[in-house]
Amino acid sequence: MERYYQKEIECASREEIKAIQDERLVKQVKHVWDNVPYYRKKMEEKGVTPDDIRSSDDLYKLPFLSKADLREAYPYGLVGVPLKDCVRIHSTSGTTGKRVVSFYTHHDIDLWEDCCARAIMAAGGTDEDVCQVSYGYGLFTGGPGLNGGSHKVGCLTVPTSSGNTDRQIMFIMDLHTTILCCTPSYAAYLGERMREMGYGPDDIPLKAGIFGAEAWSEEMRRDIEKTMGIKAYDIYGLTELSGPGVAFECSAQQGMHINEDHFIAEIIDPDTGEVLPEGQEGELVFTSIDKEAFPMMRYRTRDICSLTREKCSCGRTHVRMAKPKGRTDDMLIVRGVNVFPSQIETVLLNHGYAANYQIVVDRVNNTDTLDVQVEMTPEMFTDNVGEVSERQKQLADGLKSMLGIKARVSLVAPKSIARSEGKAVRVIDNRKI
Ligand code: DLL
Repeated sequence: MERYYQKEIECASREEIKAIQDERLVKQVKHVWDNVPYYRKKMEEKGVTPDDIRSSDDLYKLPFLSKADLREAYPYGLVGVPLKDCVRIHSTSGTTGKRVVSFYTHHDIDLWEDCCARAIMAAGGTDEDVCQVSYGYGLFTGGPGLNGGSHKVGCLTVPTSSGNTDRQIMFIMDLHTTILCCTPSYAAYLGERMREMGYGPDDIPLKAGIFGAEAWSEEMRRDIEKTMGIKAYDIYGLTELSGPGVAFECSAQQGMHINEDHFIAEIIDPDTGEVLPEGQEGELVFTSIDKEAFPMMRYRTRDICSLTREKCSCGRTHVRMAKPKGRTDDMLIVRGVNVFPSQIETVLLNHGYAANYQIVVDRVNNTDTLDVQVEMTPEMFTDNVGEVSERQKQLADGLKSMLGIKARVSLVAPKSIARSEGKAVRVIDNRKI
């Protein structure tokens, strides 16, 4: 049975959704014009005033916001309310440049937690569930967001945060945790550790996982589901817009429903900024329509995916986004060819490897090199050189046919690549150094 947290809005007709978006967008634009001088200046430069925005059909007239704008306006330049009305900040985990800091009023946190509650109920959560939140707590939005959603649903919330893997497993087993929230790479690690401890899928009380914050492949989903005996749901979000819960998967698992009463999504051509028709792949752009502290107008996420409004069997009517393939800034250009880490992951998992790998790109004698280091699973581990080199060759052939370019494959011993407790670092690009 499909469960909803706010059925009326999650299953509203397209006309109702459009009416909500039209009304809220007009209000949000006025709010920004009146209270965010940084964005008002951008609008003035483009010759747009709030009078030009009469409905969501006028969205295309507004200027984009980018990460560069957020850096320029750091820390307070995009805040839309007096600081006395802000009750919290969160910040991105970005390693380069200034971090993004986003602000929240009570209202903003309330709506954000509603979004997370929708995601938990879409994964089958109820007040009978024990929900372990193993995303990081702190500046990262993952822990606090899912924690708030779990409270709203009424789950018994276990705020373990990330890390301390054996203790995580102890709580899962002792408290009979039924829903696990963490990054997919950490879920894979938890699964691996549980298997080592002798727990099979039937011993593990979990029934669902809510995994996001990084790109992960369908193959990885199947792997995690098998190891833990659960159904694994994807969840998407970003700090700039609130955090997790901007979009979430339902039982159909055919893309993630974007909470359209809070965000309007567009797909644009990342090179020209032109809005692309439904179904076409491009860069995802979001406009918040009911945020107070940190309204985002046409924010360019750099995430690459497509949208569909086709009817979904779960009954929800909100537009769905495909699993993001990666980010425009994650995309590697190797010898002129576009390579996404997710394509490499797909090949590895299809060849029976787990998602323990690292991609190293370098430039030697003016030519790009692509090295893929992959762990052998304990079952396939051998020191028979012939066998290892045969496996390496098979994998290199698989990568060549997926990517169109040659990669050097090195098979390494099980457990030799560092595990991640949050977002996994898959790529080392030495060319940038
Ligand atoms: O990762 C928020 C979040 C927490 C989402 C927990 C889901 C679960 P940031 O740290 O600001 O926020 O990173 C946002 O992470 O633009 C995407 O590139 C990536 N991302 C987030 N969710 C997914 C997903 C959180 N399900 C950036 N699939 C985004 C692929 C994702 N990429």
